[in-house]
Amino acid sequence: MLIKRPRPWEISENHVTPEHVFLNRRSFLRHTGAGIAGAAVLGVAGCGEAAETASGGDSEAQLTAKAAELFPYPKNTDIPIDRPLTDEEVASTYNNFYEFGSHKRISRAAQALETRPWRIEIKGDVESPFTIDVDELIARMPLEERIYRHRCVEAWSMTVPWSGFPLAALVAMAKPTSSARYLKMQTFLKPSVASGQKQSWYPWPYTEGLTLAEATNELAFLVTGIYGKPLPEQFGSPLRLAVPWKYGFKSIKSIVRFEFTSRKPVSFWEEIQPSEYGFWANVNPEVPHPRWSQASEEVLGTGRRVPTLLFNGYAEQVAGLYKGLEGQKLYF
Ligand SMILES: Nc1nc2c(c(=O)[nH]1)N[C@H]1C(S)=C(S)[C@@H](COP(=O)(O)O)O[C@H]1N2
Ligand SMILES: [Mo]
Repeated sequence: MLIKRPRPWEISENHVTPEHVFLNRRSFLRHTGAGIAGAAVLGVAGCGEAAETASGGDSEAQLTAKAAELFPYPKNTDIPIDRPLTDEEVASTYNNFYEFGSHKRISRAAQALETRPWRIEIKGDVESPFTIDVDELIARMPLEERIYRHRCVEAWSMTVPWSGFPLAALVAMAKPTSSARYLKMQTFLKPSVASGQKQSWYPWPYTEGLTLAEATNELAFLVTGIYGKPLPEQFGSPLRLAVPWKYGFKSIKSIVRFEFTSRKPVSFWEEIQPSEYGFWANVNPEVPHPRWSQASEEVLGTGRRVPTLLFNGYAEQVAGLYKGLEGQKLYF
C-alpha cells in the first residue's frame, strides 16, 4: 500500500455537503441495544432451511432489485460526526480492493463480481454452525444508516453514510460458545473473476479478525449500502465491515465467512508484512507507520490535510476495549 495523492480532477470543494450530527449517547445505546435484543430473540432456528429457499432461483438482477427495496434504511443520527460527507463520485472511484488490482481505480473491474445469490457461512465455536443467504440474513437484522469517518493506513480519509446493521446483531444470531474469543472474517475466493487473486504471492482469501469484545462494540457495523443505496461492488458488496476506529484495511469487503475461534486470526496484511500491519491496527496519530507519519490525513476530494485523531475520533466509544493491554502493539 502506497500513499497516493488525489489527482486534480478528484478535488472538488463545492461537492461536499456539510453534515453535523451531535452526540446523544444515551439514545444511541438504547437504539443499538434494542436491535441486538431483537436479533437474539429471532435466534438461529430455521436459518438453514430458510436459506435454501431464499434465492428461489431468481437472477442476480432480480435479487439485487429486491434487496434495493429495503432502502433507504432509517437513519441513526446518534453518532457524532464533524466532517462533511465525501462526494459520492470521488469515494466510488478511489477504492482499495486488491482482489481487483493493487491500485485505486478498480471500480470498473469490480463490477464483474456477482453479488447475488450470496451465501454467508457462520462456523467455528458457535452453538450450531450454519450458512444463510445474504438477503435472508439482512431481513433478520436491525437495519440503519450511520455516518462514519474512514481512515486508511495510507493516510487518506473519507466520511460516508453506510447502511447496514450492528455486527453485534450477527454475533447474537450466531450464538458463540464460551471458547470463542475472536471473530475471523474472510472474503470470497474467485480468481476467475477477481484477477488480483491470480497473484499467488498474496495470501488469499483476504482475512481479517476482531476480538469478540471489539466485534460486539456498538460501533462495529456490517455494511450493505452506501449513500442510501445498495453497496456498489467496488465498496465490497453484498456485505462488508466498517470498524471506524481502526485503519481501513480492517474493514474487510465482500465477506463470505464468519468463524468464531479461540485463536487470534492472522490478517491478510499482517501475513504479508507483520512489521507494518498488526492485529489491532487502531488509529493513532502518534505512532508512525514504519515508512510514513500517521499524524495527519488527506481528506479525499478536498485537497486538504487535517490532523488525525486517536482512535480516529472514536475514543469515547472504544478506548475501554484496550484497558490493560498497554504493552501490546495496539496501533499498527
Ligand atoms: N477484501 C478486501 N477488503 C478490503 C480491502 C481489500 O483489498 N480487499 N482493502 C481494505 C482497505 S486498505 C481499505 S482502506 C478499505 C477501502 O474501502 P473503500 O474502497 O470502500 O474506501 O477496504 C478494506 N477492505
Ligand atoms: Mo486502507
